[in-house]
Amino acid sequence: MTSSPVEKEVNAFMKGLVRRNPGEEEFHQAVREVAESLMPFLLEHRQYYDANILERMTEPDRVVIFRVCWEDDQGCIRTNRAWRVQFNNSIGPYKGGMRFHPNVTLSVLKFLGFEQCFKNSLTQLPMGGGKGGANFNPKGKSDREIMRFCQSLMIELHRHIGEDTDVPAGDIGVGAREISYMFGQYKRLENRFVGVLTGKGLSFGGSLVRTEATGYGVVYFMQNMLAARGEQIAGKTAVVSGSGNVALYCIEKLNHFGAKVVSASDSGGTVYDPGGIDTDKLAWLKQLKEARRGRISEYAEHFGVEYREGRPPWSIPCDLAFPCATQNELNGEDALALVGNGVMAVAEGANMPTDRDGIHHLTEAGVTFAPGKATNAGGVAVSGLEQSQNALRIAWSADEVDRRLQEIMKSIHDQCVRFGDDGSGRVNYIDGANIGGFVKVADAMMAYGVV
Ligand code: NDP
Ligand code: 2IT
Repeated sequence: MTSSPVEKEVNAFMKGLVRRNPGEEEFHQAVREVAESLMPFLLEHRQYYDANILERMTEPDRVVIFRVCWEDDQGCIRTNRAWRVQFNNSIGPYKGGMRFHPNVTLSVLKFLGFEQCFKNSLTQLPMGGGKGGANFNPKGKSDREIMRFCQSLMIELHRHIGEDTDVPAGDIGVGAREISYMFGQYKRLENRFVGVLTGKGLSFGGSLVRTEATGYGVVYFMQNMLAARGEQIAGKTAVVSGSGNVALYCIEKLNHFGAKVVSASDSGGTVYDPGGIDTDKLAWLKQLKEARRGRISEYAEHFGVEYREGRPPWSIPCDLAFPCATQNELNGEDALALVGNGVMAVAEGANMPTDRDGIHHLTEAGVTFAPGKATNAGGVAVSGLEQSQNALRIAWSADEVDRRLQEIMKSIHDQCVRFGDDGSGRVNYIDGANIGGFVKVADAMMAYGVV
């Protein structure tokens, strides 16, 4: 098969990237998706191509790798590895979450940090891209063990971050509890009370609506996508994966908008509730997941609904699908099942949850598909608003923050339409998000000269 000039350029670019970053599969996957979107644009706008901007953007500014030793409740000394990938600060201080999960590797954090640069740019707020985390498994650990781990991690991390340098937040395995322990330790070490982390508690500088922001934002984005097709969320059946921070508030906002959500999941399996996870059931589910840190199988037992052990929710019939758990959780087979059941639109709550085959099958079938760097940007957007409130030493009302969140999600949608309209009347949200996110960062780098 002969390849087009664009494909040749992408393949040559990817060959170099893979050679420079051997074995980093998630990072290769994230960069390839961006390179495929950008290459036609770069070839048309030669100033970026000639300046090798994409190659420069795929090399992180720096990566900090460090040991975290801590003592468990039995008195055993445990060792984990932690990272902070400071990817690109061209348009603002590094900004992005910390992930605690046993499958965290440098490749995973580089893919997340790379995507974060585009996502943060799309919010139009002054935030660069970064990501961090540790190969630490919070499951089954006591609160005191989590505290000791977070404090030990911050003993090293504090010298690399700051409110104008790098501002971490939460991600998988890092929520309000972990942010509180890390913020408390930073404050002790630096003797400064500043907005160095976001997702803080409301009594010490947190923003209203940050907890809800990612999940709500995904639904606001879906609302915009459907409106562009003359459709609406009310009356639709939705399938959601995950049952963590993003999934729970995605379900909540879908309920507000009159959809019926028939699934939730965790790494153990999926619950299928054909009657819908209504407000009362969601309150129970939040208690299970946020307070008791229990398993989703308990929902099935409690409400007498089906539990599909070890399986994702994608074979459940739905109009709208929201993958909100983790990367590569929706593959080609899953996409075909969704298409077979007549899915209309997919919005990613997680980062890169749909693999390459999955995206191919969904888009081939004409399903409206939007990538996480656009759809889940509401979380980091409200983190940006938390930084603004901290800097101003004020606190906005929930209505004010929610209004700004809705405006930002609409503006991200507008950028996707502007850069992703392929002339056929359909919007390619992947191209739109990648090109829209790229331009601002690239223009800043060009202005700085050879950097
Ligand atoms: P949480 O830790 O709150 O929840 C994660 C959920 O995903 C849990 O239900 C978890 O199940 C499930 N999950 C995690 N890893 C796996 C796995 N390997 N296989 C199957 N299920 C898994 O994380 P968040 O809700 O914060 O994050 C979810 C996704 O959203 C991530 O991709 C994250 O990067 C992305 N995101 C988060 C933002 C935020 O503000 N928090 C912002 C933007 C994106 P279990 O408990 O069994 O592990
Ligand atoms: O992936 C993400 O955008 C996040 N985990 C949120 C980052 C942030 O700084 O709020």
